[in-house]
This record gives sequence, structure tokens and C-alpha cells, in this order.
Amino acid sequence: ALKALIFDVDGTLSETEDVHRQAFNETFAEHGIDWYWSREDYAWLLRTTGGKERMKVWRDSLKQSVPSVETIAALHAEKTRRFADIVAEGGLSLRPGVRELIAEARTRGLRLAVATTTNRPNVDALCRCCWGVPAAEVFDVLAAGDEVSRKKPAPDVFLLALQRLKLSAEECVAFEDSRNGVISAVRAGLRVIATPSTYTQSEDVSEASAVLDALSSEILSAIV
Ligand code: XBP
Ligand code: MG
Repeated sequence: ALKALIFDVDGTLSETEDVHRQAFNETFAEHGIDWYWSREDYAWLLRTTGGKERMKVWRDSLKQSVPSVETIAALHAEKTRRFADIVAEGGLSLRPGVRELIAEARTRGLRLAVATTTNRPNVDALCRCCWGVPAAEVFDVLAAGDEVSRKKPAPDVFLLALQRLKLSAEECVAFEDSRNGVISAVRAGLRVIATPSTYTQSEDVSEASAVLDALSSEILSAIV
């Protein structure tokens, strides 16, 4: 029987990516790095999950050897601070139906987890902005960012969430918005419900059990 729901964050709970993009661009400008990521650039860059990994891919695409891996990590830490500042000022909202689905899951006694590529402070910032409480008060289990070395589409972050839930994949359902995310969850043995987001609209998510425009509290009745 269904015991827990495991949520991706970026694109699934909220349309966060343009806020990430803004935080990256402000960080580059602040440090005199002449990088600017347009929406078009970012759509392509998002195929690489993880902010630090994404910066390395961009650097390599320019055939540059700077910034170094160490500088990239420092820039990324500042990007994370900027993301939190933007979100603290009310920069995000939940996608339609997310609040209702999570409330209904609680009513039914289901457990809730996060399996995300983004870093934990970003999940906290989102939860404070949208629920008014830290992430640990919305979710029972968090698996995030650099807690795993292989990011999505590897299954590691979903396997870590399952391990922390102490549940098997059959007892859970995953919620994702992207191809990388759906593949990650499927490789972990999970059923996946996909709700494509603005940046992932045209991606192939056919491995998902269902593809919906939006989440809602009603969908729980259809899952056994
Ligand atoms: C989301 C990501 C993240 C965010 C930025 O992927 O790839 O990199 O864009 O987060 P998913 P960080 O929704 O599949 O988990 O900068 O903290 O890495
Ligand atoms: Mg996502």
C-alpha cells in the first residue's frame, strides 16, 4: 500500500528556475565574470543537474579553464545565499495543487519526502516562503544536493530518500517535472507522476506512469 510521497523541488513544487537563473547572473556580475545566462542558454544548461556542475559545463563550452573548480564552489555558495534572499522577499509560489496535495497526504497519514538536486538551504527558503515554516516541518525526510555524489538522472538521491524513509520503492510514489528527474526515480524503482514545468515542457517524460498539467488532492484517490 502507498505509504509516502517523494517530491522533486525545482520545477515540481514551484517554478524556481528563473530565480536560480537570476541568482547565478547576479553572482557573475558581482564578481566581474562576463557570463550571462539567457532563458535560451538556461534551457540548454538545465540538462546538467546541479548548479556547480552547470557552471563547469558552461566554462567548458567556452573552452576556458577559469574559474577553477574551487572558485566555482565559492561562487555557487554565494549564488545559494542570493537565492535565499530573493525567496525570503516572497520571490516564489507553489505550483497549482501542490499545497492541497500535501495537506491531503497528511490527512491520510502518508509520509512526505524530498529528493532534489538543489541544496538544502534552497528547500528551506522555499518552505519558509510558501508554508511559513522550515522544510523539516513540511517534510519528514530530506535528501538534497551534495548528499549524493551522482546527481539525477542517477537514482542515488531517490535511493537515499527511500533509505531514510525506511520504505521500499513499491510503497512510494515520486513527483517530477523533468526527464532527468523521471529517469532518476524510475531507476530507483519508483512509480513517477510527471508535471512538466516551463523549462521542461518539451522533454520526453514517457517513462512516467502519468503525465499531468498540475497536481491536486484528488490524484491520491487514483494511487494504490
Ligand atoms: C534542479 C537542479 C538544480 C537547480 C539549482 O534539478 O538542477 O541545479 O537548478 O540548484 P531537479 P543548485 O529539479 O531535477 O532536482 O544551484 O543548488 O545546485
Ligand atoms: Mg525538477
